Amino acid sequence: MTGRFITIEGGEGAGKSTAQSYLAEKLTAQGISVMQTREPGGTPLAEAIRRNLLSLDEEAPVEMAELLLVFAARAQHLSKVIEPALNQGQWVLCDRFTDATYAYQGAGRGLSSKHIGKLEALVQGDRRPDTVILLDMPPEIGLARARARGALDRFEQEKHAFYERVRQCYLGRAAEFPDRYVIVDAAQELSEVQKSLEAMIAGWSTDV
Ligand code: T5A
Repeated sequence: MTGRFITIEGGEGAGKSTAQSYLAEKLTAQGISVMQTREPGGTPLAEAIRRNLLSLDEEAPVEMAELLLVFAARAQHLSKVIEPALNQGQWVLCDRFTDATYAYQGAGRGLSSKHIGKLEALVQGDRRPDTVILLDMPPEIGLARARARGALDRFEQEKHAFYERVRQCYLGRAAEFPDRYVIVDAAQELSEVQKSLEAMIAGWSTDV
């Protein structure tokens, strides 16, 4: 039996890490074996790519290099971490995945979604998330949260229109893939977000 592959998406500071920890705690309490990871990252090589991608000190990649680096990290992460965990029956909670590439490199940077789709097929084969949890809210709220938490990374230096395109792309994908996406209003108080997450997992079967 393979595990369930759950990804958590949203704009900057939407509360993805907070939601992931909460979900992991709830699922573990139900006796489910959970593995938490993130993208870009999840292996030493993929984490090194992440540091370069987010850094304000390194040479900034051109758009196409950024896209290829994201997928290079993903290829490593899938092969070394995600696929083995799913094949052992673990549930994988991943903070961002390929929907982020459509949102940031596609809608944000303006790269072709057809090219992204080709890389997705090449790197992932048929692997897609079973569930994408979209923490949706106006970008300015998330950026304010991220700012309050500390220094901003390279992606957090963009202009408002970039984040608005990212948000609209996520919402468009949620409309396109309603069976896979669950939208949570992330502008709510944390306790309300957690209630939405609990209602969501209450509806899940533990058999995948
Ligand atoms: N990227 C990624 C691409 O461009 N392409 C790709 O393919 C992929 C995979 C790094 C960047 O990489 C880019 C997109 C990103 O810019 P990241 O670190 O996952 O990815 O992205 P960030 O959005 O920067 O992650 P953050 O760690 O900043 O934010 P989170 O995880 O969404 O938010 P979290 O949980 O840390 O919460 C932020 C703060 O808000 C509080 C928390 O306590 C925390 O202080 N908070 C709330 N406060 C009030 N109400 C709530 N409901 C709250 N929920 C959380």
